[in-house]
Amino acid sequence: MTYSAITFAHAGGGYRLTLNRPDRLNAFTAAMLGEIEDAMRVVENDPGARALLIAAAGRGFCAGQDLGQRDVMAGPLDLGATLERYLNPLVRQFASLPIPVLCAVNGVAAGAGVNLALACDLVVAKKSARFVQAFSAIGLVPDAGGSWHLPRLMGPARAMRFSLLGEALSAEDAERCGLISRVIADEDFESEVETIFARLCNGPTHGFAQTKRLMRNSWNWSLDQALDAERDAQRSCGLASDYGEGISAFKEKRPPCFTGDAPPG
Ligand code: LHQ
Repeated sequence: MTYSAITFAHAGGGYRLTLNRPDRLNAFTAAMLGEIEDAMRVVENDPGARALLIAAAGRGFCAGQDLGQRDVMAGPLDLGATLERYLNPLVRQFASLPIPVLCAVNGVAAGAGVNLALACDLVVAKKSARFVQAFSAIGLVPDAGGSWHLPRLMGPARAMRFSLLGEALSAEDAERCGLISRVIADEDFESEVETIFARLCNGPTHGFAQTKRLMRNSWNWSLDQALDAERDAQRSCGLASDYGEGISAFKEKRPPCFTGDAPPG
């Protein structure tokens, strides 16, 4: 498939998917969502993939659904169908992919654009970025997993405030209240994103997969279930070559060279 609303590349063991409609602040169109769906199929079907970076071109990250495409005068629209077809599967893929998904929020994120970012595993943002739950301004509800992630990440009181009132949240406040992983100074943003992405691509991929599974499932598990799952995951990681490599590298005072492989068998 030829892409025009995104760019998609494989490099250094990882994939980069960049939203690329900068003149519309990378707002989602059906065509763009179709391209994302196609690219995600490639990532999902590559057992050698080690990380995924979601980034965006221009001054904004993503303004949510393209409102220019919504001709409300033409008759009733089935917004649920768009979610069912594109955004819900994407949010599920981010959660289930056995590799870290890094989101680089380079500027304003609104509506489904914010909530798609929050569905990623690591979310870093430019200091000048801002986050807007824009739904209430047009009579909608937080979608793309927002109603699930927001209260868990920032707490129910803040989630209600930002969802009902649609106030913009600065990147620094978003980090402070636990919504995102880290704020990065504007001038260091691109290079720091590359550093983090390279680290993920060269990391202990099997261990990352286990870590992601434990963290994501912890929201639904009891302490007993989590302890059992940690035991099983640690057993598996301990049998993988990256554990031996990590120990050797520590003793030899050098950086580890991880393959990311799962244990044999
Ligand atoms: C836009 C948009 C936009 C088109 C800015 N569309 N052009 C998901 C899927 C399925 C079904 C239902 O819906 C959903 C959920 C959603 O995502 S609903 C939420 C949809 N998004 C919004 O309501 C956000 C609307 N945009 C804004 O509130 C502001 O533009 C933000 C806060 C994003 C940015 O504000 P500024 O930095 O002040 O930029 P701006 O407003 O000047 O926008 C720049 C340009 O981008 C401008 O075009 P122009 O031709 O005047 O330069 C905007 O019209 C355009 N743009 N968002 N969603």
